[in-house]
Amino acid sequence: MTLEALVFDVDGTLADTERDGHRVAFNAAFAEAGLDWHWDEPLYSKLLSVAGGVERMVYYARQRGWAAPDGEMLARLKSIHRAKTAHYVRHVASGGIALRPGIARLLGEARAAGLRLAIATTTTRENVHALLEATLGASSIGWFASIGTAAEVPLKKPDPAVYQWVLTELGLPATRAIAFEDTRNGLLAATGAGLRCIVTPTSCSIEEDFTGAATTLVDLDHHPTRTGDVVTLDDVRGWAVAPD
Ligand code: XBP
Repeated sequence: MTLEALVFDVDGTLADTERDGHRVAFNAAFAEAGLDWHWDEPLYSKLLSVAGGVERMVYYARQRGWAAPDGEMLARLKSIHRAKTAHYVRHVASGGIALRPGIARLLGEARAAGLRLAIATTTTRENVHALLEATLGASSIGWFASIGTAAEVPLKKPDPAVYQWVLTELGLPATRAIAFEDTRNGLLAATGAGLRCIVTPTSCSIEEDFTGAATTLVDLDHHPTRTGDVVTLDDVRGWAVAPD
């Protein structure tokens, strides 16, 4: 089957956004809201098993024994989450986050070869736009034929819904696309939608189990066997084909 599209996760995959981006923005919003919550790095790595910022906060609130009725608690946490998004977007817009090695190069190679690009993320759409604009320029949002976010698909990874939504938008079977992810939840979401998946873990996800990945890489600038060589589009094409 010919490879026609590359589908990228955002947080951890396009850029290492979690530890120094989302985590810091959550803590700023908690402090502003008068909460005595602070997510340090080890705690945040564990909390990342819960996909989605609001869901992560709800999970943590329950752990802290919040007794408020569900509706009231959710409304308060959603309001704090909006403040968190504003903090995060400001940080990204100020140039606080860079793309991971090889991402800009591979996006360029894929575009030059006529492949379509897409995004499948559980984060907030504003965050995706801010990151693309700050790192690749405002016009880069238009490079992506489909951008699936928390706004389109409320079900979060590891549910495959966001990948299924993107494939439907692209009008492609899963066999004609390949996914890029950094976490087990993301890998499960992509493979659950029938996609082959390349995993580039971050320091937050390095200990996770990536069984089922087409390959696991340090990043796109480090080929796993050709020492000193980068990962090319041809390499990606090779990993997009399931072994017999
Ligand atoms: C990553 C997430 C997100 C971010 C926070 O999603 O789980 O929740 O941590 O973003 P993905 P929000 O790997 O699919 O990009 O606070 O906007 O939810």
